[in-house]
Amino acid sequence: MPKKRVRIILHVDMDHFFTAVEEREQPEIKGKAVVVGADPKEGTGRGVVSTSNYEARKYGVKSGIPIGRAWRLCPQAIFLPVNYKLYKKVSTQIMTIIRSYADKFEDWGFDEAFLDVTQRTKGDYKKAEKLAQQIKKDIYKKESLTCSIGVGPNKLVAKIGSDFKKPDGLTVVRPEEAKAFLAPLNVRRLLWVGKKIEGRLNNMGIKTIGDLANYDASVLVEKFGVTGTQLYLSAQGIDNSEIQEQWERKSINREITFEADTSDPELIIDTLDAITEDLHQELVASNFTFKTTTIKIRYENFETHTHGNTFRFFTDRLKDIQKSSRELIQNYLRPDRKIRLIGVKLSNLLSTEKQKRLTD
Ligand code: TTP
Ligand code: MG
Repeated sequence: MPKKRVRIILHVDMDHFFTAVEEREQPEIKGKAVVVGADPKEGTGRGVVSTSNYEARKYGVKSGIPIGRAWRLCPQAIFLPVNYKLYKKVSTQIMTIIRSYADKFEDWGFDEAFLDVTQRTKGDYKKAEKLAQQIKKDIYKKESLTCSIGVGPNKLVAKIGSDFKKPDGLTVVRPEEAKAFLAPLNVRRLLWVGKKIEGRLNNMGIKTIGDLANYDASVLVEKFGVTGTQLYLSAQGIDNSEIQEQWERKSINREITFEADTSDPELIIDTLDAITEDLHQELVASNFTFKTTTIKIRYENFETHTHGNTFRFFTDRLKDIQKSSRELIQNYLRPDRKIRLIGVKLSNLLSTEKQKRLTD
């Protein structure tokens, strides 16, 4: 029988990242409720909360809720605009620190990364735990920021692990503990489970990952198709996906899942505009221009479409991103079809450095 492959994967996730950076820069706001996002305009503002610190979360203020609602829930909070340039700079510094501890490294957005540390720990979980502590210390020493880390046999378990104890947590799950670790957790923790699937699973009597693990796999496949297989495997703690090292940034993208599926064109376009503003800030902060806009639409039944458009020129203007994404989404706005998720991707990136060299 082939020997089972041992892997040790870490997932590092910064704690309340945007607000933590703001607190570091302005120590006088520490201890207060802090919200980063759109301008609340005394409750009439449009747009959403990007993130909030743990004090604000006590009032129900969390990522993705409308900024007006955040204002009503916690009017005494300090509301700050999104400063991507700053977060990007800090993020790059943190990723440099984390990368130095990995055999293989995959950054996963602004404030998270996966590390394969199998070789350097010789597959020893004790050594991996020490390494994780060292990473936390190093980030805190150099950046005065805390993070939470999950250690596990694959990306799935490591990611759920990092979220298990927050802030400033460290959760180690050995391969033989994975299934038992996942079992009591809500199915919602699995990457594949959004509100809709959660509802369907609940109706089948499945509330926890353990319930899912004990369910008849063939019924899951029958009801959910390929997703059913993924659900079943995830519930057993199985995930064979590799750490994907990215040498060059290929795209910048962002997507938002609506709190409730919607066909309201005004809400959809507002959300699209908020996404494109975020992307524009990140594009400029990362010193990129781009050529291709792609939008992604997922309807309530999970049917997903992507549709793209390529300019004849490289650009970093907000106007171009906004106009192209609004045009691309038009065909998908139908009064009879509710949308679950929208996303925008900018690709065909060119760093402004490279562009300068080319034009010189
Ligand atoms: P998260 O890691 O999901 O959240 P967080 O770091 O703020 O909080 P936690 O301690 O629970 O990890 O996201 C990282 C950053 O990405 C977050 O600080 C702000 C941004 N973000 C958005 O802009 N919109 C969103 O909907 C989410 C979820 C995050
Ligand atoms: Mg985080």
